[in-house]
Amino acid sequence: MVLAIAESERVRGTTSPNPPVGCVILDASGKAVGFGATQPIGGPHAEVMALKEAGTKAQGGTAVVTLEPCSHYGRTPPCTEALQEAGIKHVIHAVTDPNPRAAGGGARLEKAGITVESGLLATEVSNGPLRAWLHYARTGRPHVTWKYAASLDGRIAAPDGTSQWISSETSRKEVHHLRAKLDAIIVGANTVRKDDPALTARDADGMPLPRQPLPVVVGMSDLPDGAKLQHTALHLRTHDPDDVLAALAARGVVDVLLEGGATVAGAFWRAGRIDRVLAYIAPTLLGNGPAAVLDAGVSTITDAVRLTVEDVTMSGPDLRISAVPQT
Ligand code: AOF
Ligand code: ZN
Repeated sequence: MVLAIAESERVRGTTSPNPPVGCVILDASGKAVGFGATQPIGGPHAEVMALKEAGTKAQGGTAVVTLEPCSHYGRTPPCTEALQEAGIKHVIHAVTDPNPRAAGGGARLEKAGITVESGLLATEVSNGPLRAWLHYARTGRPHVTWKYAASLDGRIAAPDGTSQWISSETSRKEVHHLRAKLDAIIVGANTVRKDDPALTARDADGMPLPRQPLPVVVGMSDLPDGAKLQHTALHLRTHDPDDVLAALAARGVVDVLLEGGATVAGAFWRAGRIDRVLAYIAPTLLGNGPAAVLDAGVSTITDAVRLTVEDVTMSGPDLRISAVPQT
């Protein structure tokens, strides 16, 4: 399953609105003989890719897959049939498929005499590569990660508005690689006016990475002439996070990064539409600068938004904190 997760990581950001699934085929002796991951929409699923590589070695073998194999005719035929035809005898999957159209694959395989084991590394998979898609499949809304870089005292700019750079080069590099694995990045029109971001994913030399997320600007006002995003971004003239997310879901967007600024972040918090926080906290102090989020809908301490920290690591000299709102 660790290898299947690694397969799925390689296609993250290329499969939406389908999930990035990974699969490894073991032959009858337990040797890995086929690896595969979900192809871009309309293309083969992970199991079919892995079976293709395994060929006749799949006979009597095991399929290890991060998601329960599908049992439906969608854009592609059911993986359950492909597994049966290849002579697979055991299936091990991490999480069951919440999509009612595709679900029930496990039961169907068992009926065909294949042993099915569910739940292996389920937490790793559902908090990792399939997190955004599982959220999308259950709610119909894209998963939103709010990412920001702030000083130790929670400021995202100095009092005069300058903000380049608060976080370290290491953190900024990491964010570029994260961008390449997501479907869309949202910023507010104010941020475009102030920072003129490109919102592209670039490598250390400033060269674009092979996959680019959809840049999205939200807000009523026009983008300034000559802004980097003027002709490249999808401009949604709405402030309502649910309208924004519905428009993105309609475009097949599953995994979203919200990059600011503080006003848009506040609107998403007030609507309860932030699913994860990714904070890069630099060991600097800025004093009177603007805070990472403005009105989060909190007026008294009992309203405070409480989060659970999932992970804390160092990113160069910065702290990288991943946290999820408590429900
Ligand atoms: C699998 N293996 O690799 C993936 C699965 O429209 P389709 O035919 O591509 O089916 C999409 C649905 O299939 C998707 O919503 C999800 O339930 C499942 N995805 N299933 O067995 C895979 N990507
Ligand atoms: Zn399938």
